[in-house]
Amino acid sequence: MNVKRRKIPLFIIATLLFAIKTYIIYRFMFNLELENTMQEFILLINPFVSAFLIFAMSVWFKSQSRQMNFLRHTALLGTLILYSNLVFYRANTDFITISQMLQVSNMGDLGSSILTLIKLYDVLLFVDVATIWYLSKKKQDKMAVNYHKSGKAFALAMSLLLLAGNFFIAEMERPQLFTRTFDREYLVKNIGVFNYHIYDAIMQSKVKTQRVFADESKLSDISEYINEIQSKDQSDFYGVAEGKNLIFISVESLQNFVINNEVNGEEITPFLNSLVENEDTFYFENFYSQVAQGRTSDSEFLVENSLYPLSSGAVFFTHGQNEYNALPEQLKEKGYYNTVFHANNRSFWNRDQMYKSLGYDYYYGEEAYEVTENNSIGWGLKDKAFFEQSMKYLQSFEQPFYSKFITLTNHFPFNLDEKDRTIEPYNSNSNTLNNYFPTVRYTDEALEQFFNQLKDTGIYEDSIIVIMGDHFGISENHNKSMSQYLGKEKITPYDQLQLLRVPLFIHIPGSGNGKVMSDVSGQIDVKPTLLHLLGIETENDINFGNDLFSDDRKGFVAFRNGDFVTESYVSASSTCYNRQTGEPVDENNNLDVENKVKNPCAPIKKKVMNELEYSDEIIYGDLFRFVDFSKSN
Ligand code: GP9
Ligand code: MN
Repeated sequence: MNVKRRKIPLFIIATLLFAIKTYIIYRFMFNLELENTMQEFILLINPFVSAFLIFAMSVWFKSQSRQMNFLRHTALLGTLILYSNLVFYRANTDFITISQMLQVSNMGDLGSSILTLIKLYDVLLFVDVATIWYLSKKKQDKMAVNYHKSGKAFALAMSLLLLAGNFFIAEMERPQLFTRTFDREYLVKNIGVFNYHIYDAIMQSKVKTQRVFADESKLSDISEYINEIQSKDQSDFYGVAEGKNLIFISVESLQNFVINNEVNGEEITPFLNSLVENEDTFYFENFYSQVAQGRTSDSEFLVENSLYPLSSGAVFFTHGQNEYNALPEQLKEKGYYNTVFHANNRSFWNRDQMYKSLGYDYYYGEEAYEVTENNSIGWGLKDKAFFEQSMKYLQSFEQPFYSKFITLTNHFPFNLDEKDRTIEPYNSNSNTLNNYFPTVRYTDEALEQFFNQLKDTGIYEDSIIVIMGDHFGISENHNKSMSQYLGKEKITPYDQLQLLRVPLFIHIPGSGNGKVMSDVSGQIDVKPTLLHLLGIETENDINFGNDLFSDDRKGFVAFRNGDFVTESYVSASSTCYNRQTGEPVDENNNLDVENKVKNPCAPIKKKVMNELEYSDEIIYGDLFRFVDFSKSN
């Protein structure tokens, strides 16, 4: 390289100054949760990587003055971007998205409070810009560089290498960081604010393009199909809970195999088991979770909309700005006040934005709770404290209300304090499975306590209470231990699919005719079922579910990967199983010998794929913006 010794190029100085400042902002001004030294390390390197990447571009300018011009303006622009994020963060504990920037109304919200968000010492954040500005003007000769092609190429190669290194470590620390995209905080922590903005811009433009090219005429096909699959008859339970509050509890990682089961000779879920027997409870024992990568958020999406989540990424994240005709929106029209309770970051799964789109009035996130070292573990507030602290809010609501509670304690890796443990772990090679049982029991106790509090405050009688597992907690990685626990030789794809069952309880105080419901059903069915119980018509809604109390149902539960379950068959990993026996239908000619049906899964598979495609078209095209649901509801 043709650089004289005494020169320290300005782009290097700018990189260092800007990176140090960025790091200080990340570390001390944003409230980023750092769980281990690896995360500390990533947070330290990514400001340097990004700064080098941007400032090193200056070497491509031939003229010295242009080079200097680029450096000072880039420093200023970069600082303004950082600073706007900081101000926005102070108000929302979240990072700006491109779509928010385009939404003037959002910024208006910020406008009124902006003065309280700006601090005097913020001036210090511009000191490096001033320094770079000064040097670029006064010391231009000394600080500009004039590299040969090879020098330029080296700077570029270096930038890309650093970036690749950063992404690689980030992906190692958070597998599927880019495909699952669960949280802006994770992205910023791992790749920095600037790369996050670029990522967000690419994602947004993809979403926007699909939206622009959406074909409105598809809606008529879709509506026709919906008419075909919707239950035509009115069930005996239509309107039995009219005007009641709806309390919905989404239980983290609660699978169905623990219900009425034991570990080390002890009942795992005594409270939920008592609900199965309870005369006011409908317990759905063949109810499937249909989530994909978006996990809890996908289960929420299914429940609120009766649409399918996307096959990759989290729809909460990618399509949080779409038009929906969600459960809360429909309840709002009947005078319900809608809230969510979940003691986690507001930005996780993009909930803060998505809940607005779904029609929630308020989201009680982490900051609504008093979280101490004593009352938290793993992901945060323990379930017992969570329900207890939520009661005061619940009691303050005007009725009727819809409140959704999302628990946390029973989350992978199932940590629990010794003092909260009332049953012993299982004994297998998988600590995950072993520890699952005591945390499930803890949550079972938390649910019982919540029921008692609802009774004590009198809310119970005026409400229906729904308890649903969100998705599996024990992944296939633990199949060996799982087969040991279940007493099976091995877990086949058929068993794997059966393990997607999560419990669903619908508890209607005073109804007296509860029972165990055995037909196959899924999260897609929850919305029409609940609306009908509350006496709300869904005839003009566009959803892919069925009322689980109706006899007229489409007869299959579809999974995102095209697998499905019907009363007679299970299609898993491209194999068609007889659902009763769990055996593949004859492998050679794919003939269900018993029922004399040839290739029985094929026609259902076609319907499943068609339905998934319709649902995707609605989401990608944001097609509900063309439908006036208010007229029809
Ligand atoms: C996060 C909690 C857990 O807020 O809902 O999410 P999960 O990892 O289960 O999707
Ligand atoms: Mn979950």
